[in-house]
Amino acid sequence: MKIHRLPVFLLLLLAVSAVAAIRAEDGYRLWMRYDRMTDDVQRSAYARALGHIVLATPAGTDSATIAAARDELVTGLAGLLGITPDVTTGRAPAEPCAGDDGYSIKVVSEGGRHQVIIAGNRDVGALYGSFALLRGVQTGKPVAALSETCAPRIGRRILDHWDNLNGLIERGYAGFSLWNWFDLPDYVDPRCRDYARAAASLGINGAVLTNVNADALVLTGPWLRKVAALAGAFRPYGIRVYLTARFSAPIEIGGLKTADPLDPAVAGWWKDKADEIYTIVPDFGGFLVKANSEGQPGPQDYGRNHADGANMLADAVAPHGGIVMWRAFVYDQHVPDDRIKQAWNDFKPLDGRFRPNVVIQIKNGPLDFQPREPFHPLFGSMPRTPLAAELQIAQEYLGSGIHLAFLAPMWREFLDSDTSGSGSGSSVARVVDGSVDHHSLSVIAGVANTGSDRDWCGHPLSAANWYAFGRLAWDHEISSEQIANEWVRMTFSNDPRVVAPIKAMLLASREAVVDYMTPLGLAHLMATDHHYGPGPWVDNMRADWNPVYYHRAALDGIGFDRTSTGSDAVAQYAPAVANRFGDVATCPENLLLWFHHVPWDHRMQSGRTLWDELCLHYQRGVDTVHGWQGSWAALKGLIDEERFGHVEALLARQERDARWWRDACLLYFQTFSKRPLPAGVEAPEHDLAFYEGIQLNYVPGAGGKK
Ligand code: BDP
Repeated sequence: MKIHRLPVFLLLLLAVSAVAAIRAEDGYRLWMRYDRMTDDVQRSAYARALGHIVLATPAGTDSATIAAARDELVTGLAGLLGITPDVTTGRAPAEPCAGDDGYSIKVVSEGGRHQVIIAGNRDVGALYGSFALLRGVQTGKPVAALSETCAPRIGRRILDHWDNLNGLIERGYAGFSLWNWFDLPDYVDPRCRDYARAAASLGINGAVLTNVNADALVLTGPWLRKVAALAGAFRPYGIRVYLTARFSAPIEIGGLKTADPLDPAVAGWWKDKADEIYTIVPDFGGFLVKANSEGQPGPQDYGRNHADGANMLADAVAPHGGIVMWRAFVYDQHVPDDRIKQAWNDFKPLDGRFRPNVVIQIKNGPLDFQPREPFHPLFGSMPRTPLAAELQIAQEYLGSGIHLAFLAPMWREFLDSDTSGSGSGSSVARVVDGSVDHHSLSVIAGVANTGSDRDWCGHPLSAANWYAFGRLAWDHEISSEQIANEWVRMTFSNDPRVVAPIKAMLLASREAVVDYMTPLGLAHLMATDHHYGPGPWVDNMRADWNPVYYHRAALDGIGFDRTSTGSDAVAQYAPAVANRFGDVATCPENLLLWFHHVPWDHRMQSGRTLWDELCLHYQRGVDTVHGWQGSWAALKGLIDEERFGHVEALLARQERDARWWRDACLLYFQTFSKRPLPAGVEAPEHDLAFYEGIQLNYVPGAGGKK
C-alpha cells in the first residue's frame, strides 16, 4: 500500500509546486504581499545582506512602534527571502536624518559582516525606514541601492474617511466602513491594524474617522471611547485620529440654544469638549470642518465668517496641540455668482485672520473632484494662511469602483501647477508644503477609497490610488511612472511581462476617462446624485448642480465663459496665469471649455473644428479602454486567476460604459452643433431618448438613496 501511496503523494506535491508560483490571491495583502522571491541569485544576495538589522533611534529603546517595525521586517523578510532576520535596537547618532518622520537606511558590509542600520529621529522614522527597506526588496532594488536618506516635506499626511456612524460610506465604493463601531471599544477588528500597517507603509500619519457631513454623536462620551480604541490600534503605526466637528454640536448634544462662535457659552462648550476628548485620546489630532456648504451648519448661520468659526474651534484644541482643518469647499445656491468663484470670494479676504493652528483645506480644483479641473485659485492667493490640499482617492466622478482610473497623473498635474505663472518655484506642491510662504503647519488629505471589501478598495487596481496618494503625500516630487512601477511590482509581480502592460494601462487611464467623460475642459456632465453615468441634459435641480450650468452648450458653441466677458473667474488667478487661461489662443486645450465658450467651428491646434475634435476625444477614450482588454487578456496565466477574472469583467463593463458616455454626450451635444460625427467616430447604438431614459438605482456611495 505504502509503495502505491508514495508516488501519488509525490505527484500531488509536484502538481502543487507547479502552480505555487501563482498563488490564489484575494487582494487583502495589498502591496505588502511578501511572497517568496523567485530569482534565487537575487534572493541570496538580499539574504546575506539583511540578516541583521538595527532599528536605531536617539533613545535606543524599544517601543510599540519599534515592535511594529520589527514585526514587519520579520514577517516580510521571512516571506520574501525565507530568512528570520535578527532585528535589534540601537542608538542612533543625533539627527541621523531630517525632520520628525525621516529615516536613513545604511547597508553596511565590513570584513564579511553585514548589517543594516535603519535610523530615525523618532521611532516612527525607523518604522518608515523598515517599510522602505521592504519596498526596496519587493521591487528588486540592488542591495547597494537600498541605502537612502529620506524625509517627507509635508508634516500631516492624512486620510479622510467619509464614513458614517451607521457604517455607510459617502462616496464609498468598496463596501461598508472599516470601523466596527458597534463592537467598539470592546473589540477592535484586526483589519484596523492592517489598515494602519498599510497606511503607515506609505508614511500616512493621520486618519479623519468620520464623514465631513458630520454627526455630532461621535463627540459624545461613549463614542469617544470607541474612537480611543481605534486610536490605540493606530498609535504604534504613527497614525493619529481626527474627527469631523459638526458646527451645531453645542445645540445637538450640548443642550445650548445657539452655536454662534462668538457666544462665550458656545466657545466654552467646545473648550470643555476638547478637554474631554484629550483626556480620552491624548494624541488626538484635531477637527476637520465642513461649514456652510451643502446644507451643513456653520458660522454664517449667525452672521459670522469662516475665521470666526475656525478660530473658536482652534482656541479649544490649541492648549492640547490640536489643529483645525477648515474646508474651503463652500458654495451657496442663493449666491448668484459662478459657483467656482465662491470659495475664493469667501476666503481670500480672510487671509491672515486665522489662528496659527488653522489650516484651510482646499480641494484640488475649484469645482468638485472632476476628472480634470484647473488648480484651485486659492492656492497662491492666501500667503498668510497654511493651505492644505484635499484630493479624492475615491473615484466619485471617475467611474467609482468600476472604472480603472489611476489618479497619480491627475495629482501630479495639480501639484506641479505654477500658482504664480512666473516659473519661480511657486508650484501648488510648494504652497502646500509650506515652503513658498514659510508655514510650519502643512497638511495633505486624501478622501479614502477603502471599505470592508476583502481587497479594501473594491476594484483590484484601485488600491493603486491609495498607494499613489500616500507616496505623493510623502514626496510630492515622485513621478507617476515610479509610483505605478512600484505598485505593480509589489501588488502583482516583478515579471516584465506583467509590469509593462499594467503600468501602461494605469498611466493612460486617467486621460482615457477624461476623454470619454469630460474632454477639453468640460465638467460635471454626470447624472444626478450618484455621478456614475452621463447626464449632460439634466436641468431639473438647483442651478449649480445641473450639468447644463457647466457646459452651456447652445447653437453658437459650448463651454463656460469665465473670462472678463463672462464670470471672470480667471481674475482669481495670479495675472500671468489669468492671462494664459483667459486667452483662447493660450489657454491649454485640455481646459478650453472650462474657461471659454467656443464656437463649434473654432479651429483647434490639430486644424480640426472644435466639434470634430470633441467627437474624436470621446472616441479615443473608448478605443483606449478597448485596447486594455487585449493587454489584460495577455496576462492570463501570468497572474492569479482571481484578480485576472475580476479585472477582466470590470474592463468589459468600463468599455461598455465608455461607449455609453460617448454616445449619450455626443448625441446630446449634436442637438446644438447640428453637425455630423466625423470619420473615425462610431455611430451611436441608440437614440438620445434611450440614454436619457436610463435610470440607475441604489448606486453605491450615493448614501442609500434610490
Ligand atoms: C461632493 C460629494 C458630497 C460631499 C461633498 C464634500 O458629492 O457627497 O459631501 O463633495 O466634499 O463631491 O463635502
